[in-house]
Amino acid sequence: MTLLDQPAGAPLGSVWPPDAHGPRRDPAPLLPDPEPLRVLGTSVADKLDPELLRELYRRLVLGRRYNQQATTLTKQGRLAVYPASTGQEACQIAAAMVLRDTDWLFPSYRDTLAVVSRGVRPVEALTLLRGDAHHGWDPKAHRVAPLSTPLATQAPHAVGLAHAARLRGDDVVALTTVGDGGTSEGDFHEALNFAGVLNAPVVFLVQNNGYAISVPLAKQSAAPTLAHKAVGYGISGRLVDGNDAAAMHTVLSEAVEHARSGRGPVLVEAVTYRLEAHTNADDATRYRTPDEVTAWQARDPLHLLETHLREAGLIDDAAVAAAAQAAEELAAEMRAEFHAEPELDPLSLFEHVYAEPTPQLREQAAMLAAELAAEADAR
Ligand SMILES: Cc1ncc(C[n+]2csc(CCOP(=O)(O)OP(=O)(O)O)c2C)c(N)n1
Repeated sequence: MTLLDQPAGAPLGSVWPPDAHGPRRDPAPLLPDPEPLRVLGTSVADKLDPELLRELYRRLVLGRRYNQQATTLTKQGRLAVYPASTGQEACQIAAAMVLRDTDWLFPSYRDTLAVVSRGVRPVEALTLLRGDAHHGWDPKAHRVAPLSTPLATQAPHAVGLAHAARLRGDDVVALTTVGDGGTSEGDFHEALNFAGVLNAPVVFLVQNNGYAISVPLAKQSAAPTLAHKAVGYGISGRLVDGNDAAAMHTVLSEAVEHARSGRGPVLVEAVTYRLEAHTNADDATRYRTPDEVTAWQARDPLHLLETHLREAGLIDDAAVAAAAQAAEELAAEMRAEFHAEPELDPLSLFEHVYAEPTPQLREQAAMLAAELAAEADAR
């Protein structure tokens, strides 16, 4: 009989596990919910604060209009690229709402709505995607890290900051957002590993929108769910309906509270769908069927919440019109700010690349400075 043929649980002798290899943990409490948790349409929704649900609705309406306006700005050449979070607004809004001012958000390129929901002006949140500057807001003032374009690199940053804050005795939770594709990256695994070992106050929000550009999840991962990835690192996993704003708020609030109270990190997988293409540079009809998109449109987060609020008598036509009016005001503000020509210093592109600029960067900056000076002289 080879070792592999041994029945599971065969005794390995009294030396197993040796002390240095312990402690061993029962994985059961870490296992995610068997099905994505839903609140809307269940009795739990009736117990939630109606004002919270109305606030979620107002923010979802703003978020949808924000996505539409940013997409339009790409067509007008005012934004170079926009990865829309249309259909994922419940994830974005809830992620921002559950954090305190003293907490930190570590977003990816798709998460500018969460950034705006945290109080950053749209024109600043979208600076990188405009294509003419590295970054647009003061990370420390808003406690929002810059957008990460390299997948999952924001995750170890979040763990590092959360761990450092705990060492200093600061009350800080870091929440980082990652796509389903990003969960295959080494950075994601390293972040989970360190978060588990250090018991860092971090929440990992995985927005599983089904695709990494054109790669469907089935070709990306063989995990039972992405939330199960938590368990191997000694972290709690949660599985939630990412289009149910009430469920998102409930689960993320619990996760943040879990991390804040020192009970350890949490990985939340939100099952959602990107209703638009990956970005304005992508044609999603090449890899998704119209039927699939139609099925998800029926589970639009905005539609689900509005239906619930109307059926429960918590909003009326006037409240819906007021939310729409506020969204139009946001869109008008975005148009005004983006149609104004930005004042840019091309040399700023060389700043903040490294703490100490390399000789090559210095040389390139000097070349550009000389070109700009020659241009100014010629005028
Ligand atoms: C390290 C790295 N590898 C590859 C890419 C190219 N890339 C950009 S977006 C993307 C797909 C990401 O999908 P997912 O993580 O599911 O996030 P989503 O775009 O759906 O929000 C890839 C592979 C990248 N940005 N970074």
